[in-house]
Amino acid sequence: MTIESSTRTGESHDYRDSGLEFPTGFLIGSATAAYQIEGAATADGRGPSIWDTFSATPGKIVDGDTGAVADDHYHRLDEDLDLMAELGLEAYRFSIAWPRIQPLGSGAVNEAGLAFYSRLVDGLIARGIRPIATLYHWDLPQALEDAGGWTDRETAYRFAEYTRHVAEALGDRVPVWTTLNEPWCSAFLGYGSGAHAPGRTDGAAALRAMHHLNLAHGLAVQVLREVVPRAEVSVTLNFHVVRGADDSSSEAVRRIDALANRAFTEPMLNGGYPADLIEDTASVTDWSFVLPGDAEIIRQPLDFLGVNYYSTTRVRMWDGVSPRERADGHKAAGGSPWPGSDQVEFLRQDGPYTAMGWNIAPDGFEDLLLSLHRRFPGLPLMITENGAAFDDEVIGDRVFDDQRTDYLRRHFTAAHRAMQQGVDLRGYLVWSLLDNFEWGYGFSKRFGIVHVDYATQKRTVKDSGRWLASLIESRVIPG
Ligand code: IFM
Repeated sequence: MTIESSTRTGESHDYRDSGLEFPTGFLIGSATAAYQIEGAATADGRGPSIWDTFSATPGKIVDGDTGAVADDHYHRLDEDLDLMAELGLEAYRFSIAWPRIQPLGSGAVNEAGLAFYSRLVDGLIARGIRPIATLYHWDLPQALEDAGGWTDRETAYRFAEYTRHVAEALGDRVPVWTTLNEPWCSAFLGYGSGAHAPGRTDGAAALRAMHHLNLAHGLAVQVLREVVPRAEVSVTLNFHVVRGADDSSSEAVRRIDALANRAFTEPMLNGGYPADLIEDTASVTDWSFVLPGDAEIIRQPLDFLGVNYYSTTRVRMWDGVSPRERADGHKAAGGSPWPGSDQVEFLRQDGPYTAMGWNIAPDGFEDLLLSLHRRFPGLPLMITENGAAFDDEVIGDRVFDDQRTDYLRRHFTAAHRAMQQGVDLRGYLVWSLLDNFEWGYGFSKRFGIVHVDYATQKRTVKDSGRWLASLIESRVIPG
């Protein structure tokens, strides 16, 4: 599924349009994830997750930060719901922390954990905000990791059981569900590079984990169809828009596209792993973890595909200097997130950049949406995450973040252009509602449209948040 560039042949565009109108029914809102905002790590019977363990391990997170308190959202739910209403959000995507529901990852349900999400869902509905629930945004119960984590097939079946508990409790009020958030990160950063929890650095384990995450997705969709037959069901993938550094880079593009994108879209939407992916990784694994019948379980009809997009990636084949010696954040943790394709080199791209060092490329966003539309015709899309980290300027009660507003304007413009070309895009959720715990970067990177002062937990709507509120109110990209 290589993502072709130059969507409108030969045309160059700066994506800084204003005045473009989004149709009624196109959902505009924001997104967060449990571990990044909730805090309250031991409250009301929550069990430990792999991120509690990982962030408590010295050297894993910038400044030794952890999500133990984060935005203290667990205790500030009403205030945060009011904030969402103040911004006029039409939809809010949140994730459910598995260790709050089943502290040990299996067995009895912790009613207090369910009650928190029940209150959240009721609070959203009372404010006219559509709840979109993600079942797994990386916080695997530590007890399951101790038993093998995502490298153990059983974890997929535990996930299906957890899904049933949550769907039975919230399914009467949650109309939209996402099974997994960015399984590429869970598998290849969690078990390959080691940059994410649980921090393992084993390419074969990463591929096993990938398959069991795909299996978990399929099993969870089956449960959701049974328990909440009227709900919309999806998965959220972080697509890599892979560009070749030069004309001879097609092999590098193909390899990374296979590992990053097609490793998930092909089994989930087309019923099997790509032959080239299996070949590329043959020296790492024999793929014996794929059992007869798995392909049928994983391929489930979806109501839409959740798309997370931030920037593009530029690659070429290794030119003689070990890629491990080059600047590439993904390799810093010691392992590689690209099993079987370590000879692919990742190159720094042309700016401008966000505070993450990620290039700003709204054209890549438009290209991605068009490519997905062509590749999976008839499958609606939803932007389940898009946004940017910047070093915001706080002056008194005002947070100046023109760069984030500019980023959002360009990406909303790109989405609008894709829609004009026939892409069935159903909504756009900005990452993130609140500044929060940015995984390995701790609190050093701020993605929020609402600023959080971590010392006082004071929330201040940033200029970008006001810009988004104005877009939601008028349906038109503000000037
Ligand atoms: O913060 C993350 C989020 O949890 C998953 N998608 C990317 C975001 C920015 O890195």
